[in-house]
Amino acid sequence: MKKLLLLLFVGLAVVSCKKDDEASLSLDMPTSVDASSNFALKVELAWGAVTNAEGYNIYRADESFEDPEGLDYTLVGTSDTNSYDDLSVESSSAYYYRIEAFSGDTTSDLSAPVAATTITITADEAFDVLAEYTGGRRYDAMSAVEVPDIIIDVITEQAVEGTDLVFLIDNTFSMSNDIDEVKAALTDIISNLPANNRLAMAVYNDANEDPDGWYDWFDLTEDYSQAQTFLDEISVYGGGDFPESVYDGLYNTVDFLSWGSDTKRMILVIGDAPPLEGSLTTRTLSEVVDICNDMDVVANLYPILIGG
Ligand SMILES: [Ca+2]
Ligand SMILES: [Ca+2]
Repeated sequence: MKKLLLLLFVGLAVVSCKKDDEASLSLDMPTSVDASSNFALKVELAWGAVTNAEGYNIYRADESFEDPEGLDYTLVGTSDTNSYDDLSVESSSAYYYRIEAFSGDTTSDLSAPVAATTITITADEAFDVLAEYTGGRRYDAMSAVEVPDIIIDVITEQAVEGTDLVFLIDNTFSMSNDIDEVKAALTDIISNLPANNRLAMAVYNDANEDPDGWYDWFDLTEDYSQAQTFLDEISVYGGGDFPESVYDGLYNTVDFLSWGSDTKRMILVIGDAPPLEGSLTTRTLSEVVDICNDMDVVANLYPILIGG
């Protein structure tokens, strides 16, 4: 009987210890959540750090409603720190966010819903964000006349020996006043590019206007004459509405090419229009950023915006 009581006590002690551990792991609900409303293609979130949190889950409701507590929230990302940039939003939209702290299997209550909105998309912001989140840099050309100098700057500043270099060009009709300058610049650059690099080229149009022919490319090669042949055959056409298939064109370019450089992988995007979004694009901004960053060596984007 004494033994049984002792076992019972030990058992109780274990149970109460376990309870204490669980209690000590309780996490406060995140507070002071701040959500941006001044970008088109992202929402920047920040909140007060929660003691003992290992990380945070970011939940979003894709609608605006008078009772945000009653909306359906889905997980859009996690963060190790008390901030997060959500790139999986669309321009001109309204959202609600709630943040949850976690540590192991323990989670906090969801923070109170916080509203965020996005503004109208511009090529300006899109080219900026594409460069920023892929470790590249964005360049501006007031007109196509400036493009040759800019391309030489990009290559001089960024390329190293053994670079994989890709020119990705918008070939929609709005580029018609710029394409001759761009082609002349690239012809010049191709003929002066040092050996021991690999070069590829691709064009994108509007996949909704021309589902079969909107994208064309050839693979990375040390034989620069292939780039020249491809370049000579580029002609501008179509495009329909102002935005073009920037995301789909970029995604294909990262996905299709036989990247091999261990030192530098560069895509120079030359365009004048913002990306298509929503149902008009297959790939999203966050998918483009993810595939660039998932490459064995990151594929850096260097967007050159003409007439921005
Ligand atoms: Ca266009
Ligand atoms: Ca278009």
